[in-house]
Amino acid sequence: MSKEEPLSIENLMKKPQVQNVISNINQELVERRAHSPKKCEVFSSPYIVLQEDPHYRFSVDKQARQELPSIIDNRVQVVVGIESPEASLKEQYCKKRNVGIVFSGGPAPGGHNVIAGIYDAAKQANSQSKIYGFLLGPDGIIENEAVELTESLVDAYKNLGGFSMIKTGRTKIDTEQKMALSKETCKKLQLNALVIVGGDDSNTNAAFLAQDMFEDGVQVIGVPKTIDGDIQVRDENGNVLCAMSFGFHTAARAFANEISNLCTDSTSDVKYWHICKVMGRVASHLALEVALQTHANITLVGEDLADYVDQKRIDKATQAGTIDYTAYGMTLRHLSRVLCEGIVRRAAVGKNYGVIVIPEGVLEFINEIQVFIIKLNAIIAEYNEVHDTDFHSDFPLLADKLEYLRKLARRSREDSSFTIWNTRDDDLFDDIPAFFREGLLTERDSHGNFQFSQVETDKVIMGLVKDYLKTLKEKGAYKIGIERSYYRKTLERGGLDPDHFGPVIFENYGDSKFLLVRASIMSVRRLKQALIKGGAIKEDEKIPGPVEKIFKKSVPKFNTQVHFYGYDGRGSDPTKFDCIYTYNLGLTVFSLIANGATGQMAAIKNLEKDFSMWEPIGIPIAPLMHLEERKGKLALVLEKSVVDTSSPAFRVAEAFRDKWLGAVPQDDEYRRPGPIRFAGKSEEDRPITLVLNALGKS
Ligand code: FBP
Repeated sequence: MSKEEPLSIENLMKKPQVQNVISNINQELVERRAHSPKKCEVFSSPYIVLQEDPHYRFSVDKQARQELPSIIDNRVQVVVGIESPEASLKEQYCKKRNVGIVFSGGPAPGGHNVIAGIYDAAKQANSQSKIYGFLLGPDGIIENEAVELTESLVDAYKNLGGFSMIKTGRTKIDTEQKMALSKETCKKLQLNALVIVGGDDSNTNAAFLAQDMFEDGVQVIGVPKTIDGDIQVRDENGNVLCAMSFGFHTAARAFANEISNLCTDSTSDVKYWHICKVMGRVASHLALEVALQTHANITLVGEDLADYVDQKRIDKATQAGTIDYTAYGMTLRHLSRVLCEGIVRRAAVGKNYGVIVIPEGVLEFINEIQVFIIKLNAIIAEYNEVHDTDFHSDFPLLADKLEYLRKLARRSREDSSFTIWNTRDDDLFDDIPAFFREGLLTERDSHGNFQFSQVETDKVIMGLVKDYLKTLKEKGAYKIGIERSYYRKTLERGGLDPDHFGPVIFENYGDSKFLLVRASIMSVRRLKQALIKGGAIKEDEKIPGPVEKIFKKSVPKFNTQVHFYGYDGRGSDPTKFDCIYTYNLGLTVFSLIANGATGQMAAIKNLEKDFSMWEPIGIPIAPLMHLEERKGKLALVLEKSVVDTSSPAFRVAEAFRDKWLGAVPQDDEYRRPGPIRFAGKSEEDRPITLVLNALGKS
């Protein structure tokens, strides 16, 4: 057969099939865009009204009442459909409106559907209404950079991930000047309403904008967005109003799929511990959900570590008649011990591999680190406030920053009223590895938050783990268990009697399935000594090959592969849950706007239940605010919801902790959530955390 000549690139490019397979409009994209998310029953009504629900109560902060007087008495509003409202209501509902939308903070899958929901509802009420998208986040409002959204633009991004349509940014509208410019923009565009799609800080910002724009008649509505899942709203009696921010489900599913693949890889080539850091700036919701979805061997939950009490230390202190305050909360050292214990236990049953999930924000829950973060936040914020330039431009190098801290420490020696950074802080800080010190001194975000994603949390923790495993190995406490049948086969193949050597080499030769080399046998030299002492060989004899082979197999190497799951999940195309959730959030936003609400956050109640029970509502933002330290000062903010360690979801994960560690001779019980699917029904249809929390209610 004659050899076929390859086509020239010009001719290859002309082939329609080539154009077809490399087209960016692929089948998956076409199907996603064509999908119309289901609407909650109430939105099938031609008109929507709001009904105040007086059952929900909030304990209002005094400061919030003072700073947000116009919106502090807002109540929970339930979205209700009606067929034929009074003429005045109809007119109000259908009037021509200009609405501006902005994405604020990190991307979260589903944002484009919020826009689609608002767009569809607004145009249905009045086709003359205009919807503007502010570009690049709140900067777009300040600088009046906006695009008028069209049907084709909205459709092009429907059901797609990211915030690519109008982009996002982290600027906060937090000065009089920025506020004045924002008001100016609203005036120029004749906006009736401004929609802020953001996290806790952005919804906080939404409340202040609602207050400031109240007199101008510009309504401000927030939308709970963040993959971190830390916007969860309950009233003072614990009634859940918003169980989860949008984007969480998709990100968790994306991470879980990847991590589940690593579980499979890990049990296949049996040589790596995969260390997976997952996003979540503070709260560990994502890590917990990943644990429930994958059954990874070890998952840290920051909130759980913060609750840790070292009973041994307390007992010791009690005996000595003292109090040991360091017994409360986990230290980095102790955390590394906990991880090592799991690693050593798995190794003992022959599994010197596995998967560890570490939440990005875990260090926030480690006492000693949290103290540094708070102190450094305050120092940097104060410096920036006092100086014309900023801390990071004035001290670009780590050495300069450390010198500045040293200067503060010296000052504390001379002035006892100066307590923010003393010599003890300086000494303790010096003990931390340089890369981590640099991490702790990184630039804060515009809200003054510490940027955990910039710090190699896993490196800090795994560095300590590696050190301690080395110590354990030297002590003979970290060993790989040898399967009895393998041991017997290896020795018999070499013409040796396993029962002659077994009791000498192993500490558990009795009836264990996995045999552990005695702790005192840490080297080939020690092995020989033990064999001679135990009468297995004579002094002038060499160690038999198969025996040496078995010994070498028992000596562990701790090999790790480090992965970071964050930005990839934020950019994922949304799950069906997030597509429907966000589209209905958009419809809810418009219902709130059309009924004159302001200072409210759109939400869907009963997310954990069947779709038929989803209930669109408006949650008042101002009564949720409380005082918290920001940029070194107390400020009114929306509270972040961290993992509740008494919640059913956490308790279930805790109950399975040992099982998922898998320190038993049987196979690991990993779970395969699979990739994000857009069709079909499965357990992964909604966050498992939500389902368990709902099931756990008596
Ligand atoms: P939001 O709270 O704004 O939604 O962002 C959350 C997050 O995705 C965190 O999980 C992560 O720590 C952070 O953003 C990363 O921020 P950046 O995009 O600035 O690197």
